[in-house]
Amino acid sequence: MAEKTKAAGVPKAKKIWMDGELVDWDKAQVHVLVHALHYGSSVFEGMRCYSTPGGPACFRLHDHLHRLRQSAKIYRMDIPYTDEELAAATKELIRVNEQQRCYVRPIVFRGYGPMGVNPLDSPVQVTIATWEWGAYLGDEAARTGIDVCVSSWTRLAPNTEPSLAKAGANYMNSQLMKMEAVINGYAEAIALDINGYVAEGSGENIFIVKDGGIVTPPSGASILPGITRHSVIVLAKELGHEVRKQIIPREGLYIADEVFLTGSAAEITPVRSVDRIPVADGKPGPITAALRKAFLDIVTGAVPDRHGWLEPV
Ligand code: PPE
Repeated sequence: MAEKTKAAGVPKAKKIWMDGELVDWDKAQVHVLVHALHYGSSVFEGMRCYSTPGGPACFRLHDHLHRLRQSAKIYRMDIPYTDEELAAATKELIRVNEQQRCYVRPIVFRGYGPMGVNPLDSPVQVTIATWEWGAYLGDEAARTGIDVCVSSWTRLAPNTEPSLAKAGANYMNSQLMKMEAVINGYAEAIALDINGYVAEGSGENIFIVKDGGIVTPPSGASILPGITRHSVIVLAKELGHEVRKQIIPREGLYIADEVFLTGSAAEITPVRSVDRIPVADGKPGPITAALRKAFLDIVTGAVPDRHGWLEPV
């Protein structure tokens, strides 16, 4: 059954960086026979550029570009630009688009070449786009928390699609999760891994707080090792919390004191219920709130960037 939604398209900016050139937004096009369109052969990144008192700044730009290169390496794709070139391109694009804050989407994909599964003879193309992207899980999400379900879909099994690569194809699994969740009235789905332990959301990592300790699934639990996840671990330790990367059984979500999701798009989003079971009293908890504040203070430049996470545009 096809579900109709009437969400608006991506808000246009002036230019998109495409294989070394800044092209007009509407002219940033590819052929319908590009390899990636047929076989999912793409790897990508998503990061945010924040407005700070010192002007726009990209959050952990080099860490995202590093992960992009690692994703490409897993799929034997040679990115024909250095990280320095891609960083410079990103910053130039944001300046040209005159954006104070935006979401940044670099993508590396197999372009127009021979048809057929073997990707090795298709050219590797790179584009970077920026656009304004507000609250990922709804405007109310940060204040009230969101309702999530445990997905009936299992996250990528380790010997099927590698979860350490942020590959476009992985998001077919994410789409199954997300569609099921939304159609059933939830804001997001949490998938279990092949062993039945908590993995991640369709586009976020997950944390639980239990008896004062903070736990998040380890990288072996079919997760994308998120850059926001790493940032939250650093900030939580600074706030004096113990953080463990440890397997979480499904019911651990039901009896947690707090649950929250992290991601470049989602930032830090509290979860108020899982499978309609309220998390504690169903209100965002104090540790989630403190971490969210610590995170937002850094990205918006309200406090000094003591970790060197902000890259001025
Ligand atoms: N897991 C998945 C599956 C995932 O897609 C993301 C980011 C994360 C974890 C968190 O990673 P990080 O952003 O490095 O903290 N999801 C990106 C894409 C979302 C989308 O809808 O597109 C993002 O947040 O940019």
